Amino acid sequence: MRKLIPVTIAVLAGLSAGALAAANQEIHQKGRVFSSENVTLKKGDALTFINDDSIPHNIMSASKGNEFNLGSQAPGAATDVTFKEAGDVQVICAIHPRMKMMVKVTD
Ligand SMILES: [Cu+2]
Repeated sequence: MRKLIPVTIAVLAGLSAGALAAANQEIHQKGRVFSSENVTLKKGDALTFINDDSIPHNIMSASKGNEFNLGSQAPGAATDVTFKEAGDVQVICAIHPRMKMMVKVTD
């Protein structure tokens, strides 16, 4: 039993460090537009996409190395996307063709 205490402290310290590191930039979708058209982040970082509309969106990218497709994202939902490769990533909504943004991923 006594050995559990240091382990518990280590786990709690790890969690708080993780929570600090997880302060992702947020992209909101409201009025069928993205809240930012251009975002820069580092390889391995994540963006949090939040749907503030009352309709679903379908965020996706076909940019090489960073392809993803969130499918139908319900109103109120928040989804993290991690960008794995450096480069320019065109992000679109598959439902609303005018919704576009660019994510610049640096090394
Ligand atoms: Cu949309």
